[in-house]
Amino acid sequence: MSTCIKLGALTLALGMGMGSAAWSAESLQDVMKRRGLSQQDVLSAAKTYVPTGKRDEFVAFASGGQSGQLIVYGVPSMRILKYVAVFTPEPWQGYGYDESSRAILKAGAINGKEITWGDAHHPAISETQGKYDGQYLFINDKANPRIAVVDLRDFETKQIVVNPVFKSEHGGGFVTPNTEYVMEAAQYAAPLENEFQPLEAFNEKYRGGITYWKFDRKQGRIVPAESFSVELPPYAQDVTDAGKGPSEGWSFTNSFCSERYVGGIEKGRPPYEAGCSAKDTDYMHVINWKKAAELVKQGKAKKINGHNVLMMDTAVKEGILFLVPEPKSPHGVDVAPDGKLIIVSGKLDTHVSVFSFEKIMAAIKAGKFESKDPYGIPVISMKDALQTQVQVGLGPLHTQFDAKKCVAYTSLYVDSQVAKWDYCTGKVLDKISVHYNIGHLMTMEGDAVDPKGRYLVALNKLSIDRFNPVGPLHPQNHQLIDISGDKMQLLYDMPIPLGEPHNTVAIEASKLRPGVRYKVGTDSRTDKPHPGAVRAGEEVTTRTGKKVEVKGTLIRSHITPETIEVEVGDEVTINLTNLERAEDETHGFAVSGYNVHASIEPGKTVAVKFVADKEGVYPYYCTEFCSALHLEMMGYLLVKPKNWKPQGTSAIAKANYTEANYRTRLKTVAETQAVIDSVVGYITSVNYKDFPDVVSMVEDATDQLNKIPDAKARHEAAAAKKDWDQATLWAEQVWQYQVKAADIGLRAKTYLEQHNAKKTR
Ligand code: K7E
Ligand code: CUA
Repeated sequence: MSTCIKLGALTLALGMGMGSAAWSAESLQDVMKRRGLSQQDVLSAAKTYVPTGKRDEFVAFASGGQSGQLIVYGVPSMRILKYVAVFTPEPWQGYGYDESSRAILKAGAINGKEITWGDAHHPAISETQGKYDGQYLFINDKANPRIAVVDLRDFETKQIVVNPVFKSEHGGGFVTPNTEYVMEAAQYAAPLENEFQPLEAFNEKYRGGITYWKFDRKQGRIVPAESFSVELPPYAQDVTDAGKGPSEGWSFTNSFCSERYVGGIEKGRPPYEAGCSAKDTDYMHVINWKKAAELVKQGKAKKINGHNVLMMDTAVKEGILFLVPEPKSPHGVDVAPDGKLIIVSGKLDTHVSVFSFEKIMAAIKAGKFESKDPYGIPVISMKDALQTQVQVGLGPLHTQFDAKKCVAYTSLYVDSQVAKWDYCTGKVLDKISVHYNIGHLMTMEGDAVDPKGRYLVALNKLSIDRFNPVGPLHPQNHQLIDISGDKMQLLYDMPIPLGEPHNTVAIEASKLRPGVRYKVGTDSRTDKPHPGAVRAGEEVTTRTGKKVEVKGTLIRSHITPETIEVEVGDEVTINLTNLERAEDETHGFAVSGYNVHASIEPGKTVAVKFVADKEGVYPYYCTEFCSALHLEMMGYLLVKPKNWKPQGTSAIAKANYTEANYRTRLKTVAETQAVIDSVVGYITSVNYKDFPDVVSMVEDATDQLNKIPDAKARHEAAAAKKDWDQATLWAEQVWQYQVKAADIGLRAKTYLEQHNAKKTR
């Protein structure tokens, strides 16, 4: 009988305990020989390998590029931990398939159109005094100018805001040193108003800009009404960075087409690539954002599309906007950890240019400008702003910093190399080849005021021959490099099967403190109590006109309710609360054929909504393998024809259990109790309270055991009435609770044995 087999397995598992590991007889040398590994390979492996049960020192957040997601992985193991759904629906997390997450995506609609993808480039972790604080993460969408807020307490997207004046952006996701603002610089210029203007009016009507999104840390949300933009010339602004330390209050934004060139290859005009790289220099925009914010408060901004825009003439008049020529077609702009230097790479130049904030300020103070641009913005001469230029190689793009003083790393796209150099002495210290065509690069907390050094990841644009071929579309290649010594050492190639990552940021793992459960009844997307939440025993289905609303619960291994009956054409809302407290006890919820799915982590409440527009029978079930009886975590949505009446005698078929069946169940229950008692005996005989993980497992098991008295009362009441069907089934339910408790108890026992728990009695 199935129950006996299941019980047998439990007993067996208990008896075996940990078992003994069978170690291979092969030596390390044998394995090296068999797999053709060098000493260097084995050393690299030892530097990246994180043994089972151990964790990474750093957690990296890579932009998912066109996938519109965020990729989370550990460093140095390079193990992928999660894809966080941001701009794109993601079914596993229910993102875009339940009501609250749909509301987040809907808020990102442009001109009333829902946008279901994004081109995510730059993730940025929230900062306090220029240090990563691990609370929030921001990421931009280049294609549809938007910024998203991810809360690092639960790694969920909480907000998407649409830029009110840009039609395209790129310099987005970067934060000011106390996360007062999230910056978003435009890219391809367009009229700030939502209107048509011919390309012939490019210089007069097309504009760039930078938006400073106000962040309310307490609410964990961007406040659009307190955000503003600074109007900029149509120069194709690019990457942005915030000043820090002495340069705090200022921001720096590149541009790559100060030629204001308009292409038209189909009309016989040279293409954009020729026209936008014709001049030897472009402009770095230097903006005093602190003062700009004050000017906006004083009412000096103009409302465009209901949004505060500080116009260029005001910015010039108030002395908050300046230009500095920079080598042509630059890409990266990176402020050094001390906030004194700003490092710019010109893609078409072999140098990195190191600008001095002090020199820029001196020129501004002295009113020493070489010219004004066509919009009247003062231009500081390059030589007045430049500290030094260092020849690093072909196609320099982005720069990151080391914990070691003055040490920087710059990616060389054309050379497919990383250059390590000293920005104080201007010396190149080392170079390493990467595979291939590196874009961004990342050191640990490498753009904060206190970089951690240790590792560098090269974010390569092409992987070509590095991995097993998987068709013409190749994986991305993130290469892990050890930067702790004088020479850089390549450790590991990591294929990323989601693209295209642009920037990545990594934080010390100890700074992240994500929760394991929500307060019961929480809407995770608003962080507020969910109106559809109920507690155990309060489950209810109500009808108002054509609207049917279910407020139900989930706990191993049943969904309450197990039947939902509606009439064709009804609008159905199903709210479900996961009553589990146990870590990792997520339930999923799907209804056949209605394109809804929810991921309901412990404590969370989620609603799915649809119109039951076709009569029929629709199973619903839990989609996470949550327990031994997971497959039984199911129910039926019955969509009945209009005015349907039951025909003849209608009763659910009886099982016809006998008193003997009931007694057998009771015997099983008693035997299982003995197993539980023995596990409990072991756990309480050791110092289990010293292990928080075990304490929560014990809590979880107790939760299950606490449900037994109610089921027991039911089977006893039924037995008293000689209703053997009900008696047997409620006794079976008692056993189900026992099995779950025993399963958890055995897990706790194994844990304690593996962690050498000590006998206390
Ligand atoms: Cu260089 Cu969007 Cu920062 Cu791509 S970006 S590489
Ligand atoms: Cu809950 Cu499967």
